[in-house]
Amino acid sequence: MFGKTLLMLGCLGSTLSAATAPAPYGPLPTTQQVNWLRMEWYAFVHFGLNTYTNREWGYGDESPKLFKPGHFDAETIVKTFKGAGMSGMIYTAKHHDGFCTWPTNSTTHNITLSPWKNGRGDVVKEFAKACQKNDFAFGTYLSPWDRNCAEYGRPGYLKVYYKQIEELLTNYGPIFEIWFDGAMGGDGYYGGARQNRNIGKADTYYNYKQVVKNIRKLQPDCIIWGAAGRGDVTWGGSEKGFVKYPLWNAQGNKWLSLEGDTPINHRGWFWHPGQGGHVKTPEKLMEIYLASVGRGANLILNLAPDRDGRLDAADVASLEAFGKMRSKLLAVDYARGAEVKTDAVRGNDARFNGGQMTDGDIESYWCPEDGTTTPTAEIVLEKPATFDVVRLREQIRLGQRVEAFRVEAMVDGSWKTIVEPGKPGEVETQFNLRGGKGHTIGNQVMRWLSEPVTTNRLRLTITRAKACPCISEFSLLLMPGTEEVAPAAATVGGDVVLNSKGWTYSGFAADKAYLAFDGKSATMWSIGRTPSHFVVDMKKPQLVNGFAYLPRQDGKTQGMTSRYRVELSMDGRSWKNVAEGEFGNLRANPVEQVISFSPQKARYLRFFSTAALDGTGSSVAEMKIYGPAAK
Ligand code: FUL
Repeated sequence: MFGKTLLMLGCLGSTLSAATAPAPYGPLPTTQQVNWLRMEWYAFVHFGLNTYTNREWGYGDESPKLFKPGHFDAETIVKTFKGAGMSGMIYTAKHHDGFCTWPTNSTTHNITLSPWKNGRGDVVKEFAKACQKNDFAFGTYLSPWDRNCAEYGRPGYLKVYYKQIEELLTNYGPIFEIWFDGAMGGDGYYGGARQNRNIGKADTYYNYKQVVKNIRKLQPDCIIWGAAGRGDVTWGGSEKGFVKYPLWNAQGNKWLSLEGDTPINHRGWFWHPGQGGHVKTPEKLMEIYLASVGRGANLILNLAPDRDGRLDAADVASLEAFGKMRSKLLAVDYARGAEVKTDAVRGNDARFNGGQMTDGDIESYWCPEDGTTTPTAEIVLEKPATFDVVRLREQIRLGQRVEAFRVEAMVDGSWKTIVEPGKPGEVETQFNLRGGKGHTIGNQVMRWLSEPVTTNRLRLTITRAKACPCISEFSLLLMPGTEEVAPAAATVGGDVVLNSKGWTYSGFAADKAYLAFDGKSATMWSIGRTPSHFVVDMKKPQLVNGFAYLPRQDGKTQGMTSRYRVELSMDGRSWKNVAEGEFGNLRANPVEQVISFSPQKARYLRFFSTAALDGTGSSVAEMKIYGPAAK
């Protein structure tokens, strides 16, 4: 496939009679970036000490002894991913808590202190080997923020961190992608100092310029995520999985690809007790896929092993059902082999004619003369077909060019617009399930029509482009029906949500506390002070064993409660502290977090908001209080 490209791109001026390929436009992707974009989607695996502490962010003081996944089998996990059609996986070799899941020489806070395999285990190696054996790409996530290391925030940490990068890129075979997360919350254990450490500008502190250089030397094919924009790929901008559309890969004079990231489970990136009822449905996953891959990015979808080391059955069921939907969607391209007539062909050369869009070859492309930016193509199918997804691709090795396009279908004797061209300034954020407009194309764009269309004639018009468009594929696909998925458990680990009817509230902004129990995520208890608290009177003593906190959902982070303490009482006078800690990763992923404690009888619960994000304040959009299910 690359041989052919070289021939096409490299034949400039070689034959007088044949047209020459257009000159590249704007920043170009590297070969590695092109190959990476063809991977489309792969797994994220968050698995470490947080798995055992029910946290999204560990503080750094967790004992390595907690890590003992009795039934961890990397190959079973890899085969599950591969079976669903994924192309690789990225493992959190070290998360913010600093625990290294491989026997590193850089810090003692590592897996050799865990009872798993008597301290001789190596999770990175097991995943890497299973991937190699199954011809599956393997990558790692290595958190720059390290809440365990005493030297974090000082120059001393860099030696530790660089060593970790070197070990991962030297001892585990090819790494297809390495993730440098941008999170750096400030406070942590830091070797016992329990301080707030500010590193200033991440790019300067970590010296990403040097990091990138080191990586290119060790593994030139490794895709670098993040690194303050010095890498090859950047964050899609949400942890819901979508990226914004239109999507431009040109960032200044550099090509930067995008990756949408999201966990399959609403509970978060790590496994949490009782998460079974919270898996995203296959339809939701399709929506995510269309809003990431379908907008020209890649998708990294997280599945978290549990404390035993196994993937959650409900997560797997949903993944597999979505995997089947995706394979069916892509299985038949109704435009394949269609005849294409165009109003412009570069130099009248067959190598650049419209047929190149329907030949199934991702490298060949249709292209008009330089200066022609709004050409039209008519696509005639051999026989009428029914489809509801239109997919287009540009030959991105020559740069990204198209700004807007229209697709029409001949229905009942007249042309009907089925994809309207996008207007400048319009942006799709969040998800748009169906009926989206035609803006950028790039690596690929998939538009799910508002309804299926049956026809044998279509018309594609590029309505705006920065240079003569080079369209490599025009495809027509049909969205399959939803597969049956095993129903997920409805309770949280056998717990029940206590009925809040009749409860009363006191404390700060007590008149607004009921808004945290009204079942509406748009309303909230909030007050402009930290710390702050409210008291729930449940009217009768009952067994309580946990609570759920949903942070404010209005898109703002000011005064979003990020640390908590919960106390229980029988009489409203003497209190017992039952839980205390941090709600991690709220800024990027403000989802519900569930905290459990051992069951105890109480009539009153006091919730303290002890720290908040971005200024003074306290807030709770929704809270649930749990008790053990009656036997
Ligand atoms: C974020 C982290 O803070 C989360 O914990 C998670 O690892 C996610 C993929 O990236 O920035």
